[in-house]
Amino acid sequence: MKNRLIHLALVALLSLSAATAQQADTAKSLGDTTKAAVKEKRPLRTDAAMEKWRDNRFGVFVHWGIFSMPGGVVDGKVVPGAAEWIWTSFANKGKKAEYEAQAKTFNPTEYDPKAWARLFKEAGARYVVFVTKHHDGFCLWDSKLTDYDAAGSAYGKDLIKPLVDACRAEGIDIGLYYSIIDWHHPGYTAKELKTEEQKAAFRTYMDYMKGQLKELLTEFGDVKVLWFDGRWDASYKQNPQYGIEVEDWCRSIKKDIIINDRVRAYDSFSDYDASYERRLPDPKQVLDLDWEACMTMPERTWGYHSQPDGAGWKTPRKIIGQLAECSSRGGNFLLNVGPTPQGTIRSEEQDRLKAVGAWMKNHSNAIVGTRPANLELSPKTRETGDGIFATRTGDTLHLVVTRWPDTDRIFLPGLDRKIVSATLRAPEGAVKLKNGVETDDKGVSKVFLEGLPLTLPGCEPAAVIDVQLEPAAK
Ligand code: FHN
Repeated sequence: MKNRLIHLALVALLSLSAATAQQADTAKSLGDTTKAAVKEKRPLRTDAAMEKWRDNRFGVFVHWGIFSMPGGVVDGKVVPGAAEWIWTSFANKGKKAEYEAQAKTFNPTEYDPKAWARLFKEAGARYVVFVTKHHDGFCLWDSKLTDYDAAGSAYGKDLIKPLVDACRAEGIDIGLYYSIIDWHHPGYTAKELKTEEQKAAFRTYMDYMKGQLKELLTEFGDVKVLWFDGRWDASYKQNPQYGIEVEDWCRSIKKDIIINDRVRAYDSFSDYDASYERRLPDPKQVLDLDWEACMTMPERTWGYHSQPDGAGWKTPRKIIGQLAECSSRGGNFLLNVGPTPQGTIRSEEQDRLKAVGAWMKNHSNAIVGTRPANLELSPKTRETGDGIFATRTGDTLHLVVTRWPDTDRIFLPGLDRKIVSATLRAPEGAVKLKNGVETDDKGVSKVFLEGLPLTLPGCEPAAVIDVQLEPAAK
């Protein structure tokens, strides 16, 4: 009986039931986009941990838990949208207990963490972020602070450590997702804290959260990233000191931990801006911070949904294009999978990860360890992941092409250095490209590459052109 007494005492203390206290709104699941008018911008971190995070560029996000069990279906009805929010459908029908009872029967017997780690490695991912506790409060590790966890389920043991160990053995960096929102803990409320009693109850939740974060930061080896989520409820948002307290607490336990901006209630970017969710930054936006975009493979759901809705599954070309677009703008790309309740990764996701991996096998040096080339290429991008994206390694530019231009030229506006050589990577062998300069009627000179083949045999889903530049003047 771990910490049951605290729970029971609080259940009695609170006048509102946890279910009614939540202003659950599935619209929230569509994106954490609310911004403060003014946010604290810290100087970019220059330490080794942060440099490694930047180099990684590509990660896999894993949304898994008891929310995976209904697969987006309640009482035989498909609930469109985000399957990991299905708790709200149960709660709205007065079936919160039924939802939570799943914690006892959760039994992912086909879970094979080593196979997951191999798949992530094969995809070319350099880091992973696992959900350890989503908004429903169910914990995927063996927490000493609750029985509402993997150890208390039919499965009976920690799900996180074996995955952490397997990924680390594959050379993949570890990030852990932790939801601030908790629909299970009796001390948590979504509402504004008005009375001393409400504040005291929330304090028990803060202490619980800090205790759990200590477990996550001390029992799983070298965790690189803490990925917070769910900062928008009034209880947390209207009390910015809570976010500061949580952030300081984590750093006091692990000095070089990388923390995303969602730890704080809209007043700080923390180590990086993680607000790009299911979207990439606007092309006009100035990106002078570290940032990361997280992305679903189907349009809307993060958790396993038996019938995902929306615009269908993204193609490997689209995914690679989005990854390249993020790299070209100095950001990381975190691609989600939502494993099944049995513990497998569905074929739609496996196929896409493998296709990305097949491309990364030959072209990861156009992504991993690169920095933005800061060129506005033409032809221009029409939608995210569709176009030509330029990254840079030292004096070499890498152009990742997901939409082949209609002409045999690619312009490189903004390039102020001479080209030594340009080569299209093609399966039959490298294709040398010519280059030249064109001056328009306003006297503006533009460097271009030419001699591109009109089609791209063997270069699907994305071609790569390496452009060697003359060394920069010292
Ligand atoms: O509500 C969650 C959602 O379920 C999912 O976890 C995403 C991932 O970034 N974050 C929240 C919405 O912003």
